Amino acid sequence: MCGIVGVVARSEVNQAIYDALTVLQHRGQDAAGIVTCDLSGRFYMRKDNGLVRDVFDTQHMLRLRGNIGIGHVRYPTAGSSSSSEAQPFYVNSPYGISLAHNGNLTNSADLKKDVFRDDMRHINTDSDSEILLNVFAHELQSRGNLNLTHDVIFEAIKAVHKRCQGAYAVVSMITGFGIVGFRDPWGIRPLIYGKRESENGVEYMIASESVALDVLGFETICDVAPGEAIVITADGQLFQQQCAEQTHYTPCIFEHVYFARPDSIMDGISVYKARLRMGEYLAQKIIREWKDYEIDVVIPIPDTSRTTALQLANTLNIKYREGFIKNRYIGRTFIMPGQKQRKKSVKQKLNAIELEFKGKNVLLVDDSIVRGTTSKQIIQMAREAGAKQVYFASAAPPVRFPNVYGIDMPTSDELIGYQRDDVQIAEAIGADRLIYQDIDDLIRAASYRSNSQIEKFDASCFTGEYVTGDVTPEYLEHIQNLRNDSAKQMLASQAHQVLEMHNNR
Ligand code: PIN
Repeated sequence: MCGIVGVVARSEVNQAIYDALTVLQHRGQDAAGIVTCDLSGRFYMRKDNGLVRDVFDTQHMLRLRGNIGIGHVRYPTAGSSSSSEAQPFYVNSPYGISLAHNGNLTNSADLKKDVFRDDMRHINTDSDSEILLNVFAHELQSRGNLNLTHDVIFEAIKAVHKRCQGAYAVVSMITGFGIVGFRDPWGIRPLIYGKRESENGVEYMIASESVALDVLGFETICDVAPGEAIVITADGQLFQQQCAEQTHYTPCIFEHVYFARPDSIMDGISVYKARLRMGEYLAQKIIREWKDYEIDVVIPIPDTSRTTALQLANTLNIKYREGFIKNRYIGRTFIMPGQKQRKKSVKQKLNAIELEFKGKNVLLVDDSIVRGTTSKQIIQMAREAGAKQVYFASAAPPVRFPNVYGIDMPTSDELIGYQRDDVQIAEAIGADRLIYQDIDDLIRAASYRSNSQIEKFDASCFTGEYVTGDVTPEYLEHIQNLRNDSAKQMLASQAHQVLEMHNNR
């Protein structure tokens, strides 16, 4: 998962993009980057691994000159940890285009071949964002001339939709011309735009989440519709066009479960309200199915599940207590020569307040159970803190299938929900009782009285139904191998680092 932003301002844009990236930091903490361009037609780029506050210092910010720009924060995915894969990416021909992307292309292997064989373009990383950029660049090159117009850009994006499959929300900057935002024809990954008045005229922002607009004083205009493209020129003219022949409105439900900030409105749905309703429906399920329940206290596993847990407790009329305290300042893990990398225990992140657990039947609430590894450790912590019975509630149904649309999920066999029923999962994580949200209730929680244009949600990691229809068992096997291979590569490179440290002693 990643966060993207693009701004056309009436004065220096660097601070606005930096601030927006810090607001979107929850969408990716692995790498960050900004590209800007000034009136002379030069572009300036800074990107590296790390949090936004660590990647940019005053010198970098001073160099990011100009009134238009785009930015990106990247979520760590296996194999994408090198700084050369930090975004935005750039190609100099045609026009000088940079691009940042949230999502995952499901036909990237074929595209990579086509881009080389047919378009004679070289791809230098394993990132599908670089492929997407080169497809876009090629389509612009084959129609453009020295007088670039928004119509030519829309035509190029139409061709991109025909060639690219999967999930993509994109911001791109065409040096000296303006910025572009577009969303795949399924609208899987979010994208929204807005405007604000400045002393010198109207300014525009395109971003992954409305909270970035909100915090920076932009008023929302609209979500970018599936397949739609927005072009904003450097002098502040906005154009929009539907660029896909066929569209479906099928946004990713996992944004509501976990990824998005609760103060975002996504495709017309308040993430906060969706999470409140998840709590309400989960409580109703407990009333229905656990007739004899004796719960003394409801305790959220911070942070995401707080909203759900609060409403769950209210509906059950049971006390809500903050029994776990999260350390907000986790440091780096230094691997010293001769030491093995030791896995950070959950206790370094989360600590229990004993008096909330001692002698009580506690219901722990989390947003989801993915691998089950932290759930297991947290349940153990609750027992060590003296809980009598430890029950566990998940605001989402069991995660049973890999995500192919840009959420970094483990492969099937690493998912605790894979080929296990609820009783087996409860046993595996050590819970006395476990309850999952039903899929229908999750969907009802997100779509209740909201956007009627939404046909359905992509809920593939719960149902195994992939909305784009092109995800075959062979593709799933292919990504499973890729993820395993890149995980192996990552281990190999860590081992190499330790070896180097030894040799340098
Ligand atoms: C954590 C959100 N949430 C917690 C992410 C853990 C699954 N995990 C998904 C639960 S926070 S596990 O609120 O953003 O801090 O099932 O893989 O162990």
